[in-house]
Amino acid sequence: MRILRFLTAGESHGPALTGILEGLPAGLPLALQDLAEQAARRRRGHGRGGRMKIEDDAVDILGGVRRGKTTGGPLALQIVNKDFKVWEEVMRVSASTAPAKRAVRIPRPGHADLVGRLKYRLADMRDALERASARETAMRVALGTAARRLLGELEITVGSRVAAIGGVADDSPPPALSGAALSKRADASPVRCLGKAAEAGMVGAIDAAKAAGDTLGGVFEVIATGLPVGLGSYAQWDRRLEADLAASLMSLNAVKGVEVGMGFSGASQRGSEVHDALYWNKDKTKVVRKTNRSGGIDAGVSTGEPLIVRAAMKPIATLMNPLPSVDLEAKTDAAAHIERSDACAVPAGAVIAESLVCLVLADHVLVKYGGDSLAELKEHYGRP
Ligand code: EPS
Repeated sequence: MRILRFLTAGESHGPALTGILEGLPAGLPLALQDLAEQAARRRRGHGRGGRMKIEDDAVDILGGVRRGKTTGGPLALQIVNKDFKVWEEVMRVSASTAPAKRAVRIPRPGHADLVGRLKYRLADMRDALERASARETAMRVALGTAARRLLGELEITVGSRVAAIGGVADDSPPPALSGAALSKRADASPVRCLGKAAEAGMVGAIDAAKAAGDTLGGVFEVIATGLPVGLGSYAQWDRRLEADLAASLMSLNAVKGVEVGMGFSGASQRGSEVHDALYWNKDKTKVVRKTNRSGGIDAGVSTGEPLIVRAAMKPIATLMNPLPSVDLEAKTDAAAHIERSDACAVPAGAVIAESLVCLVLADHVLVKYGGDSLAELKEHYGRP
């Protein structure tokens, strides 16, 4: 991210999540309602755990907005963790000689517990899990909402759908919908899946995994429409649009793979089946493609076709029927630590991924067109 930059802070059961987004132009309308809408989308989805019933993820704007519009100063946001009330003693900021309650001694395979302990020399692995928790994504969705708002001013919309959960895949091709229309349809499904048969299969698979004390991952697809040609560049490795998208999506908790357009499936096909042939439009004023196998990016540059990116999310690492692990204090074999979690968070992951894509695209829009105010950006963009 070059012009837009952000940081988040806060623990899952600490007092609050905090975020700062810097680089937004002045004059961008941003309402609490926009933030609340996106926060609510992230909390939903079949397979979510009990925490989502506790939190309302109400976002407070602490800086950067005045009378409904951004000022050009950094946007400062806060989400108070309602659950903190219950965790106040465990998560206290001040020192204490009493042993911490709910200390974590038995790492969950695949979670941050063990690597966090080894890296930061933590006595209590709760310090690792609290920060590594996907709770942090509530703030990234909030920050992404400002980026989404900016893109919306340029008629660029970003949506998503779930393509697979566990072994159940929705094989329908990427729908020819705007990003906004896609998300509206997906939001109507408890697993954010468009195909009805696949939806039922996914719900059943989540219920079965949950009943077995297990968890499920899956694949989601993010689509952005209304993009201009020319975001990103092949001129230098770190200016390629898909490089930024991949880095951002890989930064999302539990994501283990990212693909653009045909992605991995293109690797087993011939070039003639992978590249998008070029044609003239009717009056020969424009070059058009009849396919979009590239997913809207050629050589790191947006083609103007819909952007299509997919990410693979592994199953959540907290298993109610835990895997073998080790008690680091007793030095015995032991079943992994258990605490409240989600059986499946793929539908939420899709919403979070949308937000991350919004942040990357808004950054690239600002790099290409620039503007310290929304009015100036729109002049540069050519659509005032
Ligand atoms: C999450 C909040 C967490 C989990 C989940 C995501 O709440 P709690 O740990 O209090 O139940 O539901 O976090 C994880 C899956 C994880 O591994 O940390 C949220 O707000 O999205």
